[in-house]
Amino acid sequence: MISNLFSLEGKNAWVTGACYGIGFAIAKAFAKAGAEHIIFNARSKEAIDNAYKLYHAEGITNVHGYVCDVTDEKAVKALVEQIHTEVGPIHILVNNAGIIKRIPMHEMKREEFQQVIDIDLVAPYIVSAAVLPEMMERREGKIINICSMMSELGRETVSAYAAAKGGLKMLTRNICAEYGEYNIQCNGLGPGYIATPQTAPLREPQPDGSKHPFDAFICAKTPAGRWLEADELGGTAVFLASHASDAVNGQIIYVDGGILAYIGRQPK
Ligand code: NAP
Ligand code: GCO
Repeated sequence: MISNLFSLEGKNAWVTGACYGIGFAIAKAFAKAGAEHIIFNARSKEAIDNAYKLYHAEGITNVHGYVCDVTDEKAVKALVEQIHTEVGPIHILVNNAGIIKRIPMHEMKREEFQQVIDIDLVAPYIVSAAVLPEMMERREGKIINICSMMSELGRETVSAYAAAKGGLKMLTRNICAEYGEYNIQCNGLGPGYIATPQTAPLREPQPDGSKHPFDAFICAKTPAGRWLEADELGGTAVFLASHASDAVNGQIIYVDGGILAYIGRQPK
């Protein structure tokens, strides 16, 4: 059966920052594709406890949440050891945890720029480097980096985020180049504009009830004419995590409702 190629049966998947939003949607899709164990982390116990409720409400019980900041290299290494002891091997890693700061570059403080780079680019290096040795030893592994429209495009106020996500695209290609011989596939999943807490400020209706101008802008810039839902990324994530993509390496798959193919709606 061709659908067997997409099965994640027997696989353990760690999705960083999968308490809600895109990470949660991807973890849910993995569970529905048969993953043995779902592992996730966030920065606070409160976030972990809330997420357990969301997973359990979906009927997902083979789930393990840990408090861990992905920028803390020591804590990440310790967590990898803890996962091995308490859950088992990590077959699939999704570098999802991320933040954005929307500040004009000339007003942004160096520390603010650095924080975005640390979480969105340095952390995927830290977590991947901690998981790669066991994948190399097993000669099998999948790493999925959550990229962005900003891996390709710029826009006002998101300089640090674009620099990080552009870098993440190249880190993806380099992991492919460096570890492909160990049967490790590292690909990027590049979401378009997705309705999650991260983008909520861009979708808030105006005081008069009209659409936020950015909301209208994104609907006009997307051939699909709408924001996408996080669950719409699940199929591509499962593809990239499964044997169906064993010959796909170093690619960024954009799930963007067509944004990158489109010059934008013509003025009427
Ligand atoms: P979100 O709703 O803000 O969720 C981000 C998650 O990352 C939260 O669970 C957060 O947990 C976690 N996180 C942030 N910093 C962390 C850290 N240092 N250590 C551990 N966990 C951390 O964001 P989202 O929209 O789902 O985005 C998820 C990923 O997709 C991000 O990389 C984002 O850049 C990317 N993306 C989003 C969109 C979009 O339109 N939404 C489009 C393209 C790409 P806590 O804060 O509770 O710790
Ligand atoms: C922004 C957005 C983004 C998106 C996403 C696009 O302010 O432009 O938050 O950058 O979240 O990454 O793919």
